[in-house]
Amino acid sequence: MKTVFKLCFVWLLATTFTVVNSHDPTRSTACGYEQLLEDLRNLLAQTQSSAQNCKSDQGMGAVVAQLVAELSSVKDNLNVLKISQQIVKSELQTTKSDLEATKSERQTTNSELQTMKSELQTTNSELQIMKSDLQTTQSKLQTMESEMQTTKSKLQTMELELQTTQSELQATKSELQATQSELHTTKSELQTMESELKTALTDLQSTKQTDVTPSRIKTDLGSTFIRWGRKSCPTNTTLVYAGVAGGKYYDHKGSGTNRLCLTRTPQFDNTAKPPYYGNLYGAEYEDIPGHHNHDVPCSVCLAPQSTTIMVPATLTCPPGWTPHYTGHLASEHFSHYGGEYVCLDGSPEDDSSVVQNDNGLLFYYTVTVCGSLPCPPYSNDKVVTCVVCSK
Ligand SMILES: [Ca+2]
Repeated sequence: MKTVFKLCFVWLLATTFTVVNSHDPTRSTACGYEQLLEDLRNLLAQTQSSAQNCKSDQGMGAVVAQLVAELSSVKDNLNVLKISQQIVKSELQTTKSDLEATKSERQTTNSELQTMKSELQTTNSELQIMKSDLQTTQSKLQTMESEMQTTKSKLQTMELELQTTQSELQATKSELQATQSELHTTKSELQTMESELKTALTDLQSTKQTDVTPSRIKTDLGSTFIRWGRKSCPTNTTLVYAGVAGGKYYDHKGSGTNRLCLTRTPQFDNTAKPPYYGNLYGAEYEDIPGHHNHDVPCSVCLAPQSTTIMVPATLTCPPGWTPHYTGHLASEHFSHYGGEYVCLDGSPEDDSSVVQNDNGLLFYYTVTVCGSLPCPPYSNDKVVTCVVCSK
């Protein structure tokens, strides 16, 4: 019987310690502890019941009493644990409350962070705008600087021009003064000349009645004419020079229109050819029978008579005039550009035997056309004649 009681006691202790040790107050709930107490009470009741069953055994009373005392001690320990659990629970509440407070603070901080973020974005946006404005302003400044440079350059140019103009004005003023001075001199000279002329006129008037007679007028200077188409001069005239005919190109509008008797010994100076100029060509007979495309000679002749004329459309000089040569009135082709009418000798010579169609100034016969030309005495389609006379 004693052995059975001992076994019961050992089981009770083992169970009690197992229950107590398996409990962690920091992890349990309020419900867990109450359940434990309940379990212990039940266990105590069972133990007391088991003790009653074992009462008949002598000496067991003291053992049971000791066991109950130990159980009571365990109960006290459990109460201490319960208090600890309450403290822990309270601390947990505090911690929970702190956590909530922290959460709330975190939310507040979050909200403030959001606000700050929003403000930062606004500031960023404003910074962007300011940056853009700054760039625009910088660009404008550069443009203004460039314009200032241009204006400065223009001002310098204008200043230079002004200086030049000032200088030119000074020069012009100086020239004007010089011209004024020359005018004064000229005026003075003119006055002197006028005075001298008056004196000369007075002298002439005083000698007119006695000294001037027709026999004193010099008439031996003679006059000149050109003999076109010949290398020599007519009888009773003097050759001034023999030359070759020349002038403008027949199909050119410009250059000179008169015909020239050119020297055969030309001389030139060093004048450079300018950009614009007229031309001088040689001359050819054109459709003159027996002389077509030959070059035309000419001679400048001095007649003893004081004046010389060419009379077209006749072979006879006016009464009292001396004839030098007769021939045909030469001109340019009617469809060409203008040329001069001259008297081509009736028996023309070729300048040389060389025939080369170079054209240039051309000598055509001239043919009558009735209409404004009076017919009679003129007739249509006649080669016009001519005569050169002096008196
Ligand atoms: Ca020709």
